[in-house]
Amino acid sequence: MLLTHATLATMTEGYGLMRDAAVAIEGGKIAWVGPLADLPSEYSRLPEHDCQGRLVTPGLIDCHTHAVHAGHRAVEFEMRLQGASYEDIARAGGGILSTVTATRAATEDQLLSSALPRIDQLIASGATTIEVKSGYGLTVEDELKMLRAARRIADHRPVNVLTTHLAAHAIPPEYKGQPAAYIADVALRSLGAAHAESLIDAVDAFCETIAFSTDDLAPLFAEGRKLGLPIKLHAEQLSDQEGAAFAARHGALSADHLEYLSVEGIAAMAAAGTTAVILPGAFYTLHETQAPPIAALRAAGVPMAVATDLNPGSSPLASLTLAMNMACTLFRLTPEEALLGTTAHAARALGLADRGRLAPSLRADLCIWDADHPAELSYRIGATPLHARILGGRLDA
Ligand code: DI6
Ligand code: FE
Repeated sequence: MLLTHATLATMTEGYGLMRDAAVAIEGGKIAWVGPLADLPSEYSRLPEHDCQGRLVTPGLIDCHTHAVHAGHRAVEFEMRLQGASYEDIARAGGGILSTVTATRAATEDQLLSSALPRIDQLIASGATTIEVKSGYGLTVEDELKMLRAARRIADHRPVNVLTTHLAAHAIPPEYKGQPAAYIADVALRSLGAAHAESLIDAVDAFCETIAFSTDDLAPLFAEGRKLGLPIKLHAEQLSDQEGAAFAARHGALSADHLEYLSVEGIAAMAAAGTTAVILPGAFYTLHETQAPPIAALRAAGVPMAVATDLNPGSSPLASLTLAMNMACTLFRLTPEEALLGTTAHAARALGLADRGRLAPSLRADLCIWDADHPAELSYRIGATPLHARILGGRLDA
């Protein structure tokens, strides 16, 4: 396929804006990118798709979701509006654990079919790659069930899916007060089993007073690294637990949330090349008032990704473009940083070097937008100006 008359945001250096440009696609990959006037004649034989000036970007990447889960938590939304905090609800046995009860009761097929409408919403906002975490099973079998359901999404929808092991998400009632035993019996065993079944691409955990300490998580991350899995961490979301520095010491791909990140945490992330995943949907939903230290992350050169954190408790947000809008308005990311956050930097947060920019040899995952400037994607509130997606070189209009 040959895209012509496109306004490209290649995301190779900032926006990498190019007007009246062309993209040649062959064998599911980008073969050539440049001004239409310079198109090598060998590509002019490809079937042409005239973009009529529309904006073309890399396909968007949602690098942090909990899209597979059962039930919803609208009642907790009501409780928070009456004054209860997220931690109060979690300590009273609600929160993540209420989704655990529903997820344990669901079959793998039910988990898959309830996830698909959420995946459709992410796709409608431009997603071509979506990361999905486990973490609502909290038994070996229920974690594996979630991961199998997540892996099957790509058989039913035109999207790339990466899966992350998150058994260390909460301590289930049967292990109350025994985090070390839970990590040994459930987190480590499900990690080994999921890896043996090729069900996971990374290992993640929730480091927080209501979840796990860095000491609890050390054996899990040591084992993850032994298996060759990249590390990610929900860090400093509600308080500073020095999780980001701990993740950085394990060479983490990303540390996510980061509202309470310290200067030491920023320095550790910068030194380790760990990406900061910014999740404005959770900040917004929880009425958080402390924003992540965006200016300091920027000054330290830490790449920032932006994701939905799509989950039933703290972020029932199923639009990447709305996440970008929120990152700009709530955290003052520039629209350029927000788009880097859902393209090049999101790819980095997942350890993927083959996507996230428009350049030769990368995967041909692209979005064509009814827009003429990339800032429009962040500027509109809740709009999805998506015109068409191209996934692995195939047009999905
Ligand atoms: N932080 C989050 O924002 C999600 N998980 C986490 O560790 C929330 C999960 C939930 O409330 O269901
Ligand atoms: Fe999360």
